[in-house]
Amino acid sequence: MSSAIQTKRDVINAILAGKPARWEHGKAVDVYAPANIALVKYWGKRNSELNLPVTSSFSVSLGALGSRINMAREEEAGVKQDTIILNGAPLAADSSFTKRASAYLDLFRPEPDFYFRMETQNTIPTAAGFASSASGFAALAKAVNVLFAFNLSNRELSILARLGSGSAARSLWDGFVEWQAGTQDDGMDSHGDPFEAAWPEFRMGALVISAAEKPVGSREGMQRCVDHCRFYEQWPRRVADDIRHIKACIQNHDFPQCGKLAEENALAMHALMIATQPPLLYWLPESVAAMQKVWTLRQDGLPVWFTMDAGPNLKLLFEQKDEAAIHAEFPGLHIVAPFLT
Ligand code: 2P0
Repeated sequence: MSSAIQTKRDVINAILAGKPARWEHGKAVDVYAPANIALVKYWGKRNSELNLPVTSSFSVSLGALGSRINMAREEEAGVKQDTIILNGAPLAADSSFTKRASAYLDLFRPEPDFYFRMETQNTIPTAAGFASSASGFAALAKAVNVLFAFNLSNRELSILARLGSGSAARSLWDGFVEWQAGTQDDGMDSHGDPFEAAWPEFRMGALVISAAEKPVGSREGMQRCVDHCRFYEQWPRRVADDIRHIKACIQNHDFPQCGKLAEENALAMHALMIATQPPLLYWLPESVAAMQKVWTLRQDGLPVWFTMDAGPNLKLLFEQKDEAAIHAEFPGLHIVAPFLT
Protein backbone atom coordinates (compact mmCIF):
# COMPACT_ATOMS: atom_id res chain seq x y z
CA MET A 1 0.00 0.00 0.00
CA SER A 2 1.73 3.14 -1.17
CA SER A 3 -0.08 5.40 1.33
CA ALA A 4 1.57 3.48 4.19
CA ILE A 5 4.98 4.70 2.99
CA GLN A 6 5.61 8.18 4.33
CA THR A 7 9.08 8.33 5.81
CA LYS A 8 12.58 7.49 4.63
CA ARG A 9 12.54 4.51 6.96
CA ASP A 10 9.29 3.25 5.42
CA VAL A 11 10.93 3.36 1.97
CA ILE A 12 13.96 1.48 3.21
CA ASN A 13 11.83 -1.14 4.96
CA ALA A 14 9.88 -1.68 1.74
CA ILE A 15 13.01 -2.00 -0.42
CA LEU A 16 14.84 -4.23 2.05
CA ALA A 17 11.84 -6.44 2.89
CA GLY A 18 13.07 -10.04 2.91
CA LYS A 19 16.70 -8.92 2.61
CA PRO A 20 18.33 -9.16 6.04
CA ALA A 21 21.69 -7.41 6.43
CA ARG A 22 24.44 -10.00 6.03
CA TRP A 23 27.95 -8.95 6.98
CA GLU A 24 31.15 -10.53 8.17
CA HIS A 25 33.75 -9.30 10.62
CA GLY A 26 36.61 -7.60 8.88
CA LYS A 27 34.73 -7.09 5.62
CA ALA A 28 35.60 -3.81 3.89
CA VAL A 29 34.05 -2.59 0.68
CA ASP A 30 35.23 -0.10 -1.88
CA VAL A 31 32.78 1.67 -4.20
CA TYR A 32 32.68 4.69 -6.49
CA ALA A 33 29.97 6.98 -7.87
CA PRO A 34 30.43 9.87 -10.32
CA ALA A 35 29.28 13.45 -9.78
CA ASN A 36 26.66 14.71 -12.24
CA ILE A 37 25.58 18.04 -13.68
CA ALA A 38 22.00 18.56 -14.82
CA LEU A 39 21.41 19.81 -18.36
CA VAL A 40 17.71 20.07 -17.51
CA LYS A 41 17.45 21.04 -13.84
CA TYR A 42 15.70 19.66 -10.79
CA TRP A 43 14.28 22.66 -8.94
CA GLY A 44 11.39 21.93 -6.58
CA LYS A 45 10.04 19.07 -4.48
CA ARG A 46 6.56 17.71 -4.15
CA ASN A 47 7.60 15.81 -1.01
CA SER A 48 10.56 17.04 1.02
CA GLU A 49 10.81 14.03 3.36
CA LEU A 50 11.37 11.65 0.43
CA ASN A 51 13.03 14.20 -1.90
CA LEU A 52 10.38 13.61 -4.55
CA PRO A 53 10.75 16.21 -7.30
CA VAL A 54 8.04 18.22 -9.02
CA THR A 55 9.62 17.43 -12.40
CA SER A 56 11.97 14.94 -14.00
CA SER A 57 15.52 16.12 -14.72
CA PHE A 58 18.33 15.13 -17.07
CA SER A 59 22.06 15.04 -16.36
CA VAL A 60 25.46 13.98 -17.53
CA SER A 61 27.78 12.16 -15.16
CA LEU A 62 31.35 13.34 -14.78
CA GLY A 63 33.23 10.06 -15.21
CA ALA A 64 36.33 10.06 -13.04
CA LEU A 65 35.17 13.04 -10.96
CA GLY A 66 33.18 11.66 -8.07
CA SER A 67 33.30 10.00 -4.66
CA ARG A 68 35.09 6.81 -3.64
CA ILE A 69 34.08 5.23 -0.35
CA ASN A 70 35.83 2.55 1.60
CA MET A 71 33.50 1.26 4.31
CA ALA A 72 33.65 -1.31 7.11
CA ARG A 73 32.10 -1.89 10.50
CA GLU A 74 33.89 0.05 13.22
CA GLU A 75 35.51 -2.83 15.15
CA GLU A 76 37.46 -0.81 17.68
CA ALA A 77 36.19 -1.47 21.21
CA GLY A 78 34.56 1.45 22.95
CA VAL A 79 33.95 3.56 19.84
CA LYS A 80 30.36 4.72 20.00
CA GLN A 81 30.07 6.78 16.82
CA ASP A 82 30.84 6.55 13.13
CA THR A 83 34.40 7.33 12.11
CA ILE A 84 34.46 9.40 8.96
CA ILE A 85 37.64 10.33 7.13
CA LEU A 86 37.33 12.78 4.24
CA ASN A 87 40.23 13.10 1.77
CA GLY A 88 42.59 11.64 4.38
CA ALA A 89 41.53 13.84 7.33
CA PRO A 90 39.36 12.46 10.19
CA LEU A 91 36.28 14.64 10.66
CA ALA A 92 34.92 15.87 13.98
CA ALA A 93 31.71 14.15 15.08
CA ASP A 94 29.91 17.48 15.05
CA SER A 95 30.98 18.52 11.53
CA SER A 96 28.07 19.05 9.17
CA PHE A 97 29.40 16.37 6.79
CA THR A 98 29.58 13.76 9.59
CA LYS A 99 26.14 14.65 10.91
CA ARG A 100 24.53 14.35 7.47
CA ALA A 101 26.31 11.07 6.64
CA SER A 102 25.60 9.54 10.07
CA ALA A 103 21.92 10.52 9.91
CA TYR A 104 21.74 8.71 6.57
CA LEU A 105 23.62 5.68 7.93
CA ASP A 106 21.17 5.56 10.88
CA LEU A 107 18.65 4.28 8.36
CA PHE A 108 20.75 1.17 7.72
CA ARG A 109 22.26 0.14 11.10
CA PRO A 110 21.39 -3.54 11.66
CA GLU A 111 21.82 -3.05 15.43
CA PRO A 112 21.70 0.18 17.44
CA ASP A 113 25.38 -0.12 18.42
CA PHE A 114 26.58 -0.83 14.88
CA TYR A 115 28.93 1.97 13.80
CA PHE A 116 30.62 2.50 10.48
CA ARG A 117 34.19 3.36 9.62
CA MET A 118 34.21 5.18 6.36
CA GLU A 119 36.92 6.77 4.27
CA THR A 120 35.71 9.05 1.52
CA GLN A 121 37.92 10.33 -1.23
CA ASN A 122 36.46 13.03 -3.43
CA THR A 123 38.20 13.07 -6.79
CA ILE A 124 36.42 16.34 -7.51
CA PRO A 125 38.86 19.19 -6.91
CA THR A 126 37.20 21.00 -4.02
CA ALA A 127 37.66 24.34 -5.72
CA ALA A 128 36.24 23.18 -9.06
CA GLY A 129 32.70 24.21 -8.22
CA PHE A 130 31.15 20.81 -8.91
CA ALA A 131 28.91 19.67 -6.06
CA SER A 132 29.82 16.43 -4.31
CA SER A 133 26.64 15.59 -2.38
CA ALA A 134 25.20 13.70 -5.36
CA SER A 135 28.19 11.40 -5.78
CA GLY A 136 28.57 11.14 -2.00
CA PHE A 137 25.08 9.81 -1.34
CA ALA A 138 25.12 7.55 -4.41
CA ALA A 139 28.40 6.07 -3.19
CA LEU A 140 26.99 5.69 0.35
CA ALA A 141 23.99 3.74 -0.95
CA LYS A 142 26.31 1.53 -3.00
CA ALA A 143 28.64 0.95 -0.04
CA VAL A 144 25.82 -0.14 2.27
CA ASN A 145 24.46 -2.41 -0.47
CA VAL A 146 27.77 -4.24 -0.86
CA LEU A 147 28.67 -4.28 2.86
CA PHE A 148 25.37 -5.93 3.80
CA ALA A 149 25.03 -8.03 0.61
CA PHE A 150 21.57 -6.65 -0.17
CA ASN A 151 22.05 -7.24 -3.87
CA LEU A 152 19.89 -4.29 -4.92
CA SER A 153 19.45 -3.10 -8.49
CA ASN A 154 20.75 0.30 -9.63
CA ARG A 155 17.16 1.54 -9.71
CA GLU A 156 16.65 0.55 -6.09
CA LEU A 157 19.98 2.16 -5.19
CA SER A 158 18.90 5.30 -7.01
CA ILE A 159 15.80 5.47 -4.78
CA LEU A 160 17.95 4.99 -1.67
CA ALA A 161 20.46 7.62 -2.87
CA ARG A 162 17.56 10.06 -3.48
CA LEU A 163 16.63 9.85 0.20
CA GLY A 164 20.06 11.38 0.96
CA SER A 165 19.96 14.07 -1.72
CA GLY A 166 17.68 14.40 -4.73
CA SER A 167 20.37 14.82 -7.37
CA ALA A 168 22.12 11.66 -6.04
CA ALA A 169 19.38 9.64 -7.76
CA ARG A 170 21.20 10.46 -11.04
CA SER A 171 24.70 9.43 -9.89
CA LEU A 172 24.25 5.65 -10.19
CA TRP A 173 25.17 5.62 -13.88
CA ASP A 174 27.81 7.01 -16.23
CA GLY A 175 26.81 9.12 -19.20
CA PHE A 176 23.39 10.71 -19.63
CA VAL A 177 20.75 9.96 -17.00
CA GLU A 178 17.10 10.92 -16.68
CA TRP A 179 15.68 11.07 -13.17
CA GLN A 180 12.02 10.22 -13.64
CA ALA A 181 9.86 12.31 -11.32
CA GLY A 182 7.34 9.48 -11.07
CA THR A 183 3.78 9.96 -9.91
CA GLN A 184 3.47 7.68 -6.88
CA ASP A 185 3.26 9.10 -3.35
CA ASP A 186 5.74 6.51 -2.13
CA GLY A 187 8.32 7.52 -4.78
CA MET A 188 8.96 3.95 -5.88
CA ASP A 189 8.78 5.19 -9.48
CA SER A 190 11.05 8.19 -8.84
CA HIS A 191 14.54 7.02 -9.81
CA GLY A 192 17.24 7.48 -12.39
CA ASP A 193 17.34 5.70 -15.72
CA PRO A 194 20.34 5.71 -18.05
CA PHE A 195 19.82 7.35 -21.43
CA GLU A 196 22.01 5.19 -23.62
CA ALA A 197 23.96 7.51 -25.88
CA ALA A 198 27.73 8.00 -25.93
CA TRP A 199 29.15 11.34 -27.05
CA PRO A 200 32.96 11.17 -26.82
CA GLU A 201 33.40 14.74 -28.11
CA PHE A 202 31.19 16.23 -25.36
CA ARG A 203 33.12 18.54 -23.01
CA MET A 204 32.25 20.45 -19.87
CA GLY A 205 34.50 23.06 -18.29
CA ALA A 206 34.18 24.33 -14.72
CA LEU A 207 34.64 28.08 -14.58
CA VAL A 208 35.03 28.86 -10.91
CA ILE A 209 33.92 32.33 -9.87
CA SER A 210 33.81 31.60 -6.15
CA ALA A 211 34.25 28.43 -4.08
CA ALA A 212 32.61 30.01 -0.99
CA GLU A 213 29.61 28.23 0.52
CA LYS A 214 26.35 29.59 -0.85
CA PRO A 215 24.25 31.72 1.52
CA VAL A 216 20.99 29.82 0.80
CA GLY A 217 21.21 26.08 0.18
CA SER A 218 19.38 24.36 -2.70
CA ARG A 219 16.92 22.68 -0.36
CA GLU A 220 15.65 25.97 1.03
CA GLY A 221 16.04 27.80 -2.28
CA MET A 222 13.90 25.43 -4.30
CA GLN A 223 11.18 25.38 -1.66
CA ARG A 224 11.10 29.16 -1.68
CA CYS A 225 10.48 29.05 -5.45
CA VAL A 226 7.74 26.41 -5.21
CA ASP A 227 5.98 28.43 -2.48
CA HIS A 228 6.52 32.03 -3.58
CA CYS A 229 7.48 32.33 -7.26
CA ARG A 230 4.34 33.30 -9.13
CA PHE A 231 5.36 31.67 -12.38
CA TYR A 232 6.66 28.43 -10.87
CA GLU A 233 3.51 26.80 -12.29
CA GLN A 234 5.02 27.24 -15.78
CA TRP A 235 8.22 25.37 -14.86
CA PRO A 236 6.96 21.75 -15.09
CA ARG A 237 5.77 22.09 -18.70
CA ARG A 238 9.00 23.81 -19.66
CA VAL A 239 11.08 21.00 -18.15
CA ALA A 240 9.03 18.28 -19.85
CA ASP A 241 9.56 20.00 -23.24
CA ASP A 242 13.27 20.52 -22.59
CA ILE A 243 13.86 16.89 -21.66
CA ARG A 244 12.05 15.67 -24.76
CA HIS A 245 14.04 18.03 -26.99
CA ILE A 246 17.42 17.43 -25.42
CA LYS A 247 17.08 13.68 -25.89
CA ALA A 248 16.41 14.24 -29.60
CA CYS A 249 19.43 16.58 -29.86
CA ILE A 250 21.65 14.01 -28.17
CA GLN A 251 20.46 11.27 -30.46
CA ASN A 252 21.26 13.51 -33.46
CA HIS A 253 24.57 14.67 -31.97
CA ASP A 254 23.32 18.21 -32.50
CA PHE A 255 25.62 20.03 -30.11
CA PRO A 256 24.46 23.61 -30.80
CA GLN A 257 20.84 22.71 -30.02
CA CYS A 258 21.87 20.72 -26.98
CA GLY A 259 23.97 23.60 -25.62
CA LYS A 260 21.20 26.10 -26.35
CA LEU A 261 18.59 24.01 -24.53
CA ALA A 262 20.80 23.47 -21.49
CA GLU A 263 21.70 27.19 -21.26
CA GLU A 264 18.08 28.30 -21.64
CA ASN A 265 16.91 25.79 -19.06
CA ALA A 266 19.50 26.97 -16.52
CA LEU A 267 18.56 30.62 -17.13
CA ALA A 268 14.87 29.78 -16.72
CA MET A 269 15.67 28.16 -13.36
CA HIS A 270 17.57 31.29 -12.32
CA ALA A 271 14.61 33.41 -13.44
CA LEU A 272 12.47 31.47 -10.94
CA MET A 273 15.04 32.17 -8.25
CA ILE A 274 15.23 35.89 -9.00
CA ALA A 275 11.44 36.21 -9.12
CA THR A 276 10.73 34.51 -5.81
CA GLN A 277 10.35 36.23 -2.44
CA PRO A 278 12.70 36.98 -0.82
CA PRO A 279 14.67 36.93 -4.10
CA LEU A 280 17.50 34.48 -4.63
CA LEU A 281 20.34 35.80 -6.73
CA TYR A 282 23.20 33.31 -6.78
CA TRP A 283 25.19 35.31 -9.36
CA LEU A 284 28.17 37.55 -8.62
CA PRO A 285 29.20 40.39 -10.92
CA GLU A 286 31.91 38.07 -12.30
CA SER A 287 29.23 35.46 -13.15
CA VAL A 288 27.40 38.01 -15.29
CA ALA A 289 30.67 39.07 -16.94
CA ALA A 290 31.43 35.42 -17.76
CA MET A 291 27.93 34.88 -19.24
CA GLN A 292 28.40 37.97 -21.40
CA LYS A 293 31.80 36.72 -22.50
CA VAL A 294 30.25 33.40 -23.57
CA TRP A 295 27.55 35.22 -25.53
CA THR A 296 30.13 37.45 -27.26
CA LEU A 297 32.34 34.48 -28.14
CA ARG A 298 29.32 32.72 -29.57
CA GLN A 299 28.37 35.76 -31.65
CA ASP A 300 31.93 35.71 -32.96
CA GLY A 301 31.53 32.10 -34.06
CA LEU A 302 32.85 29.99 -31.14
CA PRO A 303 30.23 27.33 -30.28
CA VAL A 304 30.15 27.49 -26.47
CA TRP A 305 27.21 27.50 -24.07
CA PHE A 306 26.93 27.33 -20.28
CA THR A 307 24.86 25.87 -17.51
CA MET A 308 24.75 27.04 -13.89
CA ASP A 309 23.51 25.52 -10.66
CA ALA A 310 22.56 27.13 -7.36
CA GLY A 311 25.75 29.16 -7.16
CA PRO A 312 27.87 31.74 -8.98
CA ASN A 313 29.97 29.32 -11.07
CA LEU A 314 29.51 28.47 -14.75
CA LYS A 315 29.92 25.11 -16.41
CA LEU A 316 30.84 25.68 -20.05
CA LEU A 317 29.54 23.26 -22.66
CA PHE A 318 31.48 22.72 -25.87
CA GLU A 319 32.93 20.06 -28.15
CA GLN A 320 36.40 18.57 -28.33
CA LYS A 321 37.22 20.42 -31.57
CA ASP A 322 36.95 23.76 -29.75
CA GLU A 323 38.83 22.75 -26.61
CA ALA A 324 42.03 24.67 -27.43
CA ALA A 325 40.15 27.85 -28.37
CA ILE A 326 38.04 27.70 -25.20
CA HIS A 327 41.08 27.04 -23.05
CA ALA A 328 42.80 30.08 -24.53
CA GLU A 329 39.78 32.24 -23.61
CA PHE A 330 39.36 30.75 -20.09
CA PRO A 331 42.86 29.75 -18.93
CA GLY A 332 41.94 28.34 -15.49
CA LEU A 333 39.15 26.12 -16.83
CA HIS A 334 38.91 22.58 -15.42
CA ILE A 335 37.83 20.52 -18.44
CA VAL A 336 35.97 17.21 -18.13
CA ALA A 337 35.35 14.67 -20.91
CA PRO A 338 32.38 12.72 -19.45
CA PHE A 339 32.50 9.92 -22.01
CA LEU A 340 36.25 9.28 -21.93
CA THR A 341 36.76 7.47 -18.64
C1 2P0 B 1 20.20 19.88 -10.23
N1 2P0 B 1 20.42 21.27 -8.16
O1 2P0 B 1 19.35 19.40 -11.01
C2 2P0 B 1 19.77 21.11 -9.43
C3 2P0 B 1 20.03 22.37 -10.17
C4 2P0 B 1 20.94 22.60 -7.99
C5 2P0 B 1 20.47 23.37 -9.14
O2 2P0 B 1 19.97 19.20 -7.49
O3 2P0 B 1 17.50 18.96 -1.27
O4 2P0 B 1 21.46 18.92 -3.34
O5 2P0 B 1 19.34 17.27 -1.42
O6 2P0 B 1 17.33 17.10 -2.91
O7 2P0 B 1 20.06 17.52 -4.92
C6 2P0 B 1 20.89 20.57 -5.86
O8 2P0 B 1 19.97 20.05 -5.00
O9 2P0 B 1 18.95 18.98 -3.19
C7 2P0 B 1 20.40 20.30 -7.23
P1 2P0 B 1 18.23 18.03 -2.15
P2 2P0 B 1 20.19 18.73 -4.10
O10 2P0 B 1 21.35 19.43 -10.14
